Amino acid sequence: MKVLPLVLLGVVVGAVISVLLIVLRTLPVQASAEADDIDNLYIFFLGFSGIIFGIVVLFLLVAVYRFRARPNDEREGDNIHGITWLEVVWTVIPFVIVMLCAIGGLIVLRSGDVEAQARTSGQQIHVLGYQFGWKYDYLNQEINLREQSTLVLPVNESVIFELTSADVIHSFWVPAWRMQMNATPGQTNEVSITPTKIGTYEIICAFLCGVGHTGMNSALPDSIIPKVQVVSKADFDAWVAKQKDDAAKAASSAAADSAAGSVD
Ligand SMILES: [Cu+2]
Repeated sequence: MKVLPLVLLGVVVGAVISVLLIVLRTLPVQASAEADDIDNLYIFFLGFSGIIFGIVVLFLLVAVYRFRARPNDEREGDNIHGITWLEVVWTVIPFVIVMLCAIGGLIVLRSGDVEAQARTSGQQIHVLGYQFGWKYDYLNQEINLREQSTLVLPVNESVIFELTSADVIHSFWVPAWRMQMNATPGQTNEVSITPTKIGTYEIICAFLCGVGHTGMNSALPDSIIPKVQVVSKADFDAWVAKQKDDAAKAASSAAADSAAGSVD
């Protein structure tokens, strides 16, 4: 059996599959500065996977056809073992591919970490995951939203998320930003992102976290959590002012209540 032509055919078939998947746009809209790098990494992985898939499936189909048992042929197959060069090849090639993917992943994912360490002038948000929802505290605005409130962010400003959980492991995932990070109890995980498009985006808990897990997917009709909103700087400032105003009113009415209560 001629091996090389089959490998080349496998490469071509795999490449065609990969290109089709990329052209068919299986990815959601890119709405963050980091999304492009992540997508390029994804396409890089997809290309490798597609080519390997093409080669493996072609060899499988050819082997199934060529070495099939003919009618009335009851013989055992040949017992083949110990082809050193082949074993070296099938060890070295996957090793090189896996290392390339690991290095590519490390470079892209670490760029997000570095930004988080840099503590740029943007928003800093504490995210608490719980069964079943998210609670947001805007650390540099002194805004503490109630549970199940909408996360509102200004466009083109970097955001540092500090994630933790009140109960089990959740995972904060906004597909349009290509950002996903675990919210782990007893631990704070950081991730930074810069939203670049005004709009409303899905937020999904990417970790099976209990019976209400599906409700933590804003893309589903029975979702219990609101989508994320990215707005202009002016709209964000107005929203911040309103939150502060509402909080002040709530505080003063609570104070009035307790004063009235003390008179009774
Ligand atoms: Cu969850």
